[in-house]
Amino acid sequence: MSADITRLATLLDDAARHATAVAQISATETLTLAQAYEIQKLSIDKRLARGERRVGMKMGFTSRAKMEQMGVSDLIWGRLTHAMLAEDGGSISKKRFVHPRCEPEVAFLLKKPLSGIVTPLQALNAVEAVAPALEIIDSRYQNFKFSLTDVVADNSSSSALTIGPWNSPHQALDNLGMMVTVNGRAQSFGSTAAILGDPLRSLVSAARLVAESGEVLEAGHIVMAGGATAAFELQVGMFVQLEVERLGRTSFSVLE
Ligand code: OOG
Ligand code: MG
Repeated sequence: MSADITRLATLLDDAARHATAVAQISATETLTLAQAYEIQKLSIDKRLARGERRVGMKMGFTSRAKMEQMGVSDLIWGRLTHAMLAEDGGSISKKRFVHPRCEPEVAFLLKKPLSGIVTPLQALNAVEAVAPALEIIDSRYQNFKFSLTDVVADNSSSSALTIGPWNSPHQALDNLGMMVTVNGRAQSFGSTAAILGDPLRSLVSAARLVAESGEVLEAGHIVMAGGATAAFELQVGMFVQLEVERLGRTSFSVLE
């Protein structure tokens, strides 16, 4: 059966809007990767039509820990809109999500456009600042299970993020300690080295991947480099904090 791209984009947009899980598309349809990205684009276009603004992109499966946790080993990306930005130190309502999880990342803020095949130095020259970031991922698929094309169509599980203080990117970023605490207790430890050996490599890959879809990373855009550790489930009452060595902290609380 040939996939109905428009219907699938509506299905995933509705699932995200109403926080209701749907069956994996791959259970009934065979999508190509290009079709999956087309569904992602159409579903995000629906958000933009409702007034959301594009603020950047996120990378996925840039660390072995994430690949192993989800059983997907290709780099993927998703589109970020302003409605996904949660206040640093603020609270999020669990009701907005199906089964949210959280993971420690770093975010880049661009000062110049970036697209195509670039060197790490060219990528760095496009960066205004770097910050600690927490990503809240939420698969719209039942049981948080998906294939590569399923997750790509579902905007790579993007749902929310917090960003801490912006720092100069002109420092070694390839082995900064990361610690996540939940209600003051250690939840996970990691290093930015887990992100492709250096999060800057994630930015290099981001530039290549958006170009494959005919897009550009714009000045002012945020790029999330990808989770450095496996993600953990969010529960009501959690106060989640990430501290990244030399970059600072970001946090949020989970309300009902
Ligand atoms: C897919 C998104 C992966 C990351 O940082 O690796 C991702 C998922 O795990 O649901 O955001
Ligand atoms: Mg992530």
